[in-house]
Amino acid sequence: MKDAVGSLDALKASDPAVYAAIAAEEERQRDKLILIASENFASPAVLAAQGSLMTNKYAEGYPGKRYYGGCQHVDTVENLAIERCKQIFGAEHVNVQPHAGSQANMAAYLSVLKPGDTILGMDLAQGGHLTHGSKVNFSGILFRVYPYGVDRETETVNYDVVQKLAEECRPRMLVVGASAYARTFDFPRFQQIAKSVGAYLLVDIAHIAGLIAAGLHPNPVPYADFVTTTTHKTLRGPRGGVVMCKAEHAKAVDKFIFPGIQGGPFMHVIAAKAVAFKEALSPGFKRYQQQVIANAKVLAQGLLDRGYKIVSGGTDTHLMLMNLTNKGITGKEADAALDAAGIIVNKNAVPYDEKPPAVASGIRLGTPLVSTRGMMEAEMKEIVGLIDRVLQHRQDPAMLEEIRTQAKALCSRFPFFHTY
Ligand code: DSN
Repeated sequence: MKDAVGSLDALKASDPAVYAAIAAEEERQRDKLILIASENFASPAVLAAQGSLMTNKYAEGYPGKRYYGGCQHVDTVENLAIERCKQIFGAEHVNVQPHAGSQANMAAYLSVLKPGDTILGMDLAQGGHLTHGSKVNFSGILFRVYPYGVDRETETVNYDVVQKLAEECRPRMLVVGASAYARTFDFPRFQQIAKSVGAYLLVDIAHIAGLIAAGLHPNPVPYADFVTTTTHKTLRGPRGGVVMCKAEHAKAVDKFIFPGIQGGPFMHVIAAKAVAFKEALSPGFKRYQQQVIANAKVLAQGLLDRGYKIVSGGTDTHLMLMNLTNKGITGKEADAALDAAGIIVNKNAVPYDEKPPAVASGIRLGTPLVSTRGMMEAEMKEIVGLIDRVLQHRQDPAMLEEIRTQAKALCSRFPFFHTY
């Protein structure tokens, strides 16, 4: 294949400004300790497929039923992506065309709901996601939203409270899933709640899809009408989305993805999704996910041992939420100090946060990306030490600079992509 994937030499010659920005981003990704729970490094094979000339092809429609000629080969990759995704999650129907998780959720909603219908979803301020009913998002604009949160004491979902809320608001759709919740969801219980009020159940597994694929987290597919995900977080594929659903919703979901909310699918991204799904079916992927979880536990325990508060007291997954209130530090301050020391996290609201979201009382940490690089338990302990020193010396630029050198040295011991 001579011209099938992009050439960096050609880019350098034709557009030095963009080339330089990409080169700088490569250096940033190599040298920084990236603990953003939703980020990961895709494999060289995924990057090659995504950077391939499949981007050149228009393929509105679905395999075997396209509005354009010349779709034989893009049909091959889309069929591979669909079959592999079905095999991973045991779904009856899969649509791999959503450009992102937001479109996946939009299509799932619109396939059975009408604007003005009620949805019950987890509050963004308590760990939920923007597309689960936030007022500033299409989901909050189109639907009447009732939010559920976590229990003030346990900082976990109280299923009796969700049941009560469901009886009060009688939603058409119960939405489960989160971007900052570190505990296992009880999917059979959510199914019971949805059934008891005649609601559809949508589970958004964007954060935990990789753990589920590896069999290390319960799979909601048997219990939910719709399961949506992104492909670029723990699943470690290209940036994109997927909708899975029961066979009875297949037609409506496909219709709402195209022509409902999208036009031509991104065939280069779908090719890369197929590659990522093949990787997710391999034994090495399971070993990788086991390490993600083991690393998260060591990171959380190390921080607890140093007197930091972790929301709900720990983690079952790849992420954790630190509540810094007892240390008198805001999420914004912590995020900025860690950034100055080469440690990349995001500030995050904690349950019942009294600070505005742009300040927040916590930070969210995750281990998918550092685990992809091959960092193990020993490195997590080093990272605990670095984070602790940054937070203690957050007003000392010289100390932050020293830690930045140490974080870079730690990263330099690891490749971009470790083979498990
Ligand atoms: N913005 C993503 C996250 O960081 O969790 C979710 O879409």
